[in-house]
Amino acid sequence: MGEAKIKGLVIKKYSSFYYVQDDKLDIYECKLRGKFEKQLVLTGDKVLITVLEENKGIVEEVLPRTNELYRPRIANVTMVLIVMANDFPLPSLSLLDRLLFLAYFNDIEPVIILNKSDLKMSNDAQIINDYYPRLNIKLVNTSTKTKTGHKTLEFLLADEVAVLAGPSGVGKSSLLNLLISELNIKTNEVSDKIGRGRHTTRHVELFALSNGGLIADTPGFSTLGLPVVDKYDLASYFPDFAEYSSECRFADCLHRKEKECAVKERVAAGDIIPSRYDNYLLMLEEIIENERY
Ligand SMILES: Nc1nc2c(ncn2[C@@H]2O[C@H](COP(=O)(O)OP(=O)(O)O)[C@@H](O)[C@H]2O)c(=O)[nH]1
Ligand SMILES: [Mg+2]
Ligand SMILES: [Zn+2]
Repeated sequence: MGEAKIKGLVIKKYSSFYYVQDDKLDIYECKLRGKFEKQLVLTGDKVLITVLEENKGIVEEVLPRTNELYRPRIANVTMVLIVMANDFPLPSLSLLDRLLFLAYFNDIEPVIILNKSDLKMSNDAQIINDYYPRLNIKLVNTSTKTKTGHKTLEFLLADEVAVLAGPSGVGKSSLLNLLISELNIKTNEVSDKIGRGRHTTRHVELFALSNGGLIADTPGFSTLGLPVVDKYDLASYFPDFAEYSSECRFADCLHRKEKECAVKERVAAGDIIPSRYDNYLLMLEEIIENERY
């Protein structure tokens, strides 16, 4: 007679243990069935486990992944929180556009967070605040100082597997601390039991919010090399360009030096902000350069 298998998600790896959370937010401390190579099971993996006794189990099977990030090493990410500050440091529009591209390329929903809303918006923060929501990108203004906006953020995280991204100093760690101070008690108990901070090999850990959302404890996309992408496809990951590119005169328009380019016309008309276009051109050059090798 086979034991019942249940489905869960790996929220943490620690030495040869895998902590698997089921949909009731119960956590099982699991070993792998012998046939698995350790490194083939990632944080974020959806797995089937056999429950042995209370809160212990064996990982039997890894279910297919929707995606896989390398830094941090994590599977099945559904959301990336791109954090910029109103000021101190000034937001980076080029990093923002790059992270947005990477999110769309990996089929991950981007959410922009403008943190430090207690400070006056810099010009570039104002541009972000005004322009990107027009592309149907969710944007949340937060302050970890005055504790505002994090409830909205938490709401958006329901049932998502999220990573934070963005430059240093914008408040990613502060936001994480604010979000997980409302952590589900069970996760805290498991964390205490296995002695967080004592281990030498550092694995990414997903923190569970009470609404089923999970958030990684280390920033994502820390390597910013562009993936292999066809130069003709780049604009399709810029929703504001994709909208107009069918109106370009040439079907294979790269929106660079071509005549009668609808994208360039939209830039000239002010419908697409110049920084977006400049950042597109920089990424295009990089892709063309990469194609040579
Ligand atoms: N004024 C203000 N400062 C903040 C806010 N959030 C974080 N900080 C400060 O910004 C600095 C960097 O924060 P940290 O969370 O370490 O940023 P990280 O490098 O992105 O993880 C720290 O000095 C924080 O106290 C905020 O909402 N408002
Ligand atoms: Mg940090
Ligand atoms: Zn064009």
